Amino acid sequence: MNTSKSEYFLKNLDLLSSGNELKEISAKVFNGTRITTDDAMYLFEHANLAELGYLANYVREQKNGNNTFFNRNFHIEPTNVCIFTCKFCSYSRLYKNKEAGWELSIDEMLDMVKAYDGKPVTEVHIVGGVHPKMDINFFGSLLEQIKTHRPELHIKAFTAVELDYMFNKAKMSIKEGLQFLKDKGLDSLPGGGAEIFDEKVRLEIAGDKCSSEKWLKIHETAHDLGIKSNVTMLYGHIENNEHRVDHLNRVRNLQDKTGGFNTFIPLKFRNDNNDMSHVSESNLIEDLKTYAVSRIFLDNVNHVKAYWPMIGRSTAQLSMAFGVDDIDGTIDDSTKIYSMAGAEEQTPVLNTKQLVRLIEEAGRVPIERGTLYNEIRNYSENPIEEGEVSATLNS
Ligand code: V47
Ligand code: SF4
Repeated sequence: MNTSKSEYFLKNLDLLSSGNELKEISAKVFNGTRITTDDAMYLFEHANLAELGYLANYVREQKNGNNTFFNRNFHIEPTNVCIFTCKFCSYSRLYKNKEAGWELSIDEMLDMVKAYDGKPVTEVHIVGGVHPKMDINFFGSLLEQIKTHRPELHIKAFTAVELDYMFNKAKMSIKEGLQFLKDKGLDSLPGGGAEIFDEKVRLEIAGDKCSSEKWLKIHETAHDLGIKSNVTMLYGHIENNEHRVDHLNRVRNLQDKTGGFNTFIPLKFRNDNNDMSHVSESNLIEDLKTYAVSRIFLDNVNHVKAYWPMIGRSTAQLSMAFGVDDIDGTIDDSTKIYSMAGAEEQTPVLNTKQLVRLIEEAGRVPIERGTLYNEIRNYSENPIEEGEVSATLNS
């Protein structure tokens, strides 16, 4: 901890915080003491935005200084056919109506990987619907062929929901299934499928897919096998602040046990083209509060990520003052899951130069990272040269 800074803030709590409870919570934050679930509830319900931003930014800067990370990745979505019926999903086509969906073959997916030959991407992110014919052997073979073609490309693949289905179908335990995929080339897990862990809300919005307990067990087992992962929270629908705090608490408890989560990703619910279109979306204040409380509460998770294609460039820039230190990657326009749900960015493409500028405009230092937060390039120290072709992905 930066002692002089924290001592200064502790001596000057009166300047920062209105109300005794907020002063006590602020003192904990500046002391590096963990806040409780009641504190988190208080922050959601009573702290004003400026105070929350101040506290979240303090934690962010203790952990990550002035850095904002991004990585150069691309997405593959093997299918949008899904046997599940999550009400918030704008993307899946029911298995029984599968003429409306797409299914990629291994060769088609390999061609997508090959399209990035010679381009400086470091990660492929593979997630999709749960298709009964795409089993563990199909995906094992896909991983193996990607690794054969480009061994250094990090493969971040499969939500716990997809894994749960694959393992059950193959009659494998979680450990056996994960070890099998790891041996084929799986490097880490993305954070999708977590939604909201509260069982009642989950039943209401995603009743037929893997339980919260199973989601957490799969990530715990992955961590035990040395496979790092991310964790998301779908917020801004029918859940309330208690459900958000409960979700954060389950994340923090598992992280205490394993330390395997790289980053926490709050995902704002979007209401276009799904069975929850009648539910209104959260406003900007709620979005920033959610980032800030997450940052303050999750003292054991190093990074909080804003997924910019979903929230838009301006909110992504603002979020960097509310605890966020990662704004995902430069991606191509094949990511359909959000554009179909009404994401801000109808064409979610930013090349590296634009992403770097977006971070610099917010007063932060752009750092290109690998999936596991190894620093690849500091763009303040090593700016993009005029005419530098290899630095950009899409231009
Ligand atoms: O689990 C689906 C969400 C997730 C909607 O780990 C929706 O680096 C909002 O998890 N409104 C999948 N969200 C995507 C995901 C992700 C994204 C970026 C980076 C990483 C990472 C993971 O998308 C699903 C669900 O929670 N989702 N529909 C919707 N209408
Ligand atoms: Fe299927 Fe995932 Fe959509 Fe749920 S969110 S219906 S599991 S694709």
